[in-house]
Amino acid sequence: MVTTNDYDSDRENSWCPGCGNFPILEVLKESLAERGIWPHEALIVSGIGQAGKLPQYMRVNMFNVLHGRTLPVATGAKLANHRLVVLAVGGDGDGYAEGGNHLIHAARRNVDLTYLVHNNQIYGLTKGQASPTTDAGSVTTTTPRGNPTPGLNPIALVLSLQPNFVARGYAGNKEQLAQLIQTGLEHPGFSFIDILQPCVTFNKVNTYSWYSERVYDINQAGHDPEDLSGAFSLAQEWGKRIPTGIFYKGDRPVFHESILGKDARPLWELEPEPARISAFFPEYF
Ligand SMILES: Cc1ncc(C[n+]2csc(CCOP(=O)(O)OP(=O)(O)O)c2C)c(N)n1
Ligand SMILES: [Mg+2]
Repeated sequence: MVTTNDYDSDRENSWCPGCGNFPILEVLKESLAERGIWPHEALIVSGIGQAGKLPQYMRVNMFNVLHGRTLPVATGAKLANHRLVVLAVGGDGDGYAEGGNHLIHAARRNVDLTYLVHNNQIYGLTKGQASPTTDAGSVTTTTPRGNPTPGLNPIALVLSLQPNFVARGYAGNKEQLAQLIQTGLEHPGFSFIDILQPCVTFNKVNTYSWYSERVYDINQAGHDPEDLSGAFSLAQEWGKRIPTGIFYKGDRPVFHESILGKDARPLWELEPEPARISAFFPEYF
């Protein structure tokens, strides 16, 4: 039986003591084990940043890609071998700035993978520049007079693209986060989980106590994940109260099945058929 220990790595960790990335790493390992997924059956594609280091601290297949490029690489991996459990992991800068374009299209295509965004509302690795989710008014190294623009709303953005799973977790609520990650892993299609993740060094505004005073569970409060318009209106809340939980769950066809067909074998299992392409590249035949 697979256990959390199967995912343990003894690589030295360079996150700050108290970083909100630690509980996410712990919950992810537990969730994969809980779903009975072995390390060799999973691939984690990660971006650049403190969040992007996550799979380095696990024993699992990993691909650490260019900044913002997790989703195209993860999409390619899923198309080449759809039997693989594919995850993508990165920060709010990685996913919403450098990789924002890819987020739109992976969600729209409903690529069958689970995408965790460690949203600390700051560029952590590069020491505190404003990110797309930095709140208006926040003072950062690049916004010394306060951020003049409102933050991006990742939940509303992704809901508008209607992938099969849209959720928000919080690093300070491991029980709920485990539920979200496990549901995301189980549910076919693009499972998007924005995770509020305190950065204890470079974000002195959105701290553990700031989030803890505001978060509440929308599903406990009665929100039905099949209610898309209810999800849109909850997604507008940010401030005194911050909604967490499953906003939306849908059942659109997933990308690799739309392209390859429902019962297709993974590409890597197919025999090469050079005769079928020889007419296009005669110089090679
Ligand atoms: C193309 C490119 N642009 C900029 C950088 C510099 N850079 C490295 S990490 C980072 C920001 C990371 O922020 P985020 O994705 O929020 O991750 P965090 O460190 O906060 O977890 C930037 C701008 C880079 N490595 N590559
Ligand atoms: Mg960040």
